Amino acid sequence: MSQRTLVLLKPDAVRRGLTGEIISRLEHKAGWRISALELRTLDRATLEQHYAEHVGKPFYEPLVEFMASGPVVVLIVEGERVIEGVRALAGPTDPIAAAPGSIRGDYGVIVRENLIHASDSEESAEREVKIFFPGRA
Ligand code: IDP
Ligand code: MG
Repeated sequence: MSQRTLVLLKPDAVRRGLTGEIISRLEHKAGWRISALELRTLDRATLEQHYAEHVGKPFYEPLVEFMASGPVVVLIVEGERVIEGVRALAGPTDPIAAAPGSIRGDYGVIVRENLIHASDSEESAEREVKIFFPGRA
């Protein structure tokens, strides 16, 4: 089943020069393709929409601040089971718990600065694509 997903390479990934490495992992999965890719500094309004489900949680404010702290790379990736697939490549939220071989497991240490966001369902993907690329149907 072909899908699309919204991916953010977070400010830590950009600052540390890891975007090429991460994008290359996405590109190397057979049949997946990048249909949008942009370096962008996110404003608070966009982040509040994107992370609306986390409002009120203790990590919310520092998360929004971190995500606005420098440019991110925003991508749409399309292909077979790409939503589940990018989540699997990323690994679980806590990089220490993430298996070696996953992006978070290979490069992350602290939970907030876990390098990558990827939509967690078809509904999230459609909602998030609209936030970051309002022109896309
Ligand atoms: P996900 O990115 O794996 O889907 P979510 O639970 O949706 O994880 O949380 C969104 C983001 O908020 C995480 O990727 C991480 O950057 C940050 N975050 C989540 N839980 C914590 C926490 O307990 N402490 C600090 N930051 C957190
Ligand atoms: Mg999430």
